[in-house]
Amino acid sequence: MSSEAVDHDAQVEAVREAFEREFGRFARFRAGEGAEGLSLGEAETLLRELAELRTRHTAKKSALAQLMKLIGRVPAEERAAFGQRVQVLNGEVTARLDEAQEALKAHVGRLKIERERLDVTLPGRRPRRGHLHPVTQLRQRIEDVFVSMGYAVEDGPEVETDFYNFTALNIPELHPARSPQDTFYTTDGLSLRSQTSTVQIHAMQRRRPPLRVVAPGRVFRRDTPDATHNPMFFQVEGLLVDRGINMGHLKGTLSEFVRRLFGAQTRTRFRPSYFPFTEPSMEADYSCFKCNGRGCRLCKGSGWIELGGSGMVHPNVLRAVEIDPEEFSGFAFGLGIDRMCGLMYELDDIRLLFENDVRFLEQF
Ligand code: 2NL
Repeated sequence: MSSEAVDHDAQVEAVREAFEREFGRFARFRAGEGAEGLSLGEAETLLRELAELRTRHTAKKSALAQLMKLIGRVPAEERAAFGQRVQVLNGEVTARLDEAQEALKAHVGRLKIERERLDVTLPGRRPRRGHLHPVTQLRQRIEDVFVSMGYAVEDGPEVETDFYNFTALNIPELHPARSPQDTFYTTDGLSLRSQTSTVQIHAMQRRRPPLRVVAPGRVFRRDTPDATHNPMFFQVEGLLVDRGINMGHLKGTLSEFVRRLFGAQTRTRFRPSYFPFTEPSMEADYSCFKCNGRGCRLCKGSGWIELGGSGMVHPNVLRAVEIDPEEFSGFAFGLGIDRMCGLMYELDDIRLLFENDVRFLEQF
């Protein structure tokens, strides 16, 4: 053996050692093992580093490539042995790189499949469905009853002029209802409607008699909020104008209304009252839906529950919308939806209906 041949062998060994030093941290990745427990990110980083390591140790300018080139230049008698050693080294390096790469790739593949796993047999997520507000539910039931009796449902603005809120309703100039103590005013003299009669006035102007309308909606009064008052509440008003209408029609209508809403056993009674916009005026009561008139806590022992105010439309109201009170007469009534809603659900505070707390509302 020549001294040159020893040098060549040493070179092969040096290249092997250099590879093994750097490859050391990848050595544990063998056929299908060693990568367990690596995260996707870790495994991908290792794959990238392994590819760089492969380039460094096997590409054109690598020490291994230099050895390959050297094969043709060693003396002919050493060439076969040297060539074989270099090829063996090359084979080993490539095999170890491939094996580690395969192990890491397989692990990355498994993690990606796991990440995208989808159980199509899993039950779907049920969407959380809400429902209408209890005041809206009751308003719609009330509307349905009147629609079935031939009434049209009307809507109108919540901000009104003096004419619609007061003057047309025969409310005198100095009536307390007009004072800013009772009614909300805007800076330019408009007011938030204090009853939905405003809608009825518009309806009479637009439709002309004979007419039947109900007007549900928000109304506003400057009350201090407590268990039974809120400065904003919901009302339904009804109005019928035709030839020959009398108190009998009004009593029949309200009696039928409460029977449709609370059942055929429901009775009514009427008491004289006063409103500027009706003459004569009366308050209507109906027999308690809970005790059927025997007297209970809900009806405060009386057996009766207040429905609302009503009466024959005042001739001045008809004149305000140019309807001849000699030719036409009508009746009107108004009731509070939220007050009725509070009674039906036995709420001890009406304000619960307006706090919009889902934990409360979802019970209805
Ligand atoms: C109540 C009382 C009432 C009316 C409203 C009315 C409307 C027109 C003409 C005449 Cl356009 N009257 N509405 C009549 C009587 C009573 O409401 O207790 N509301 C909660």
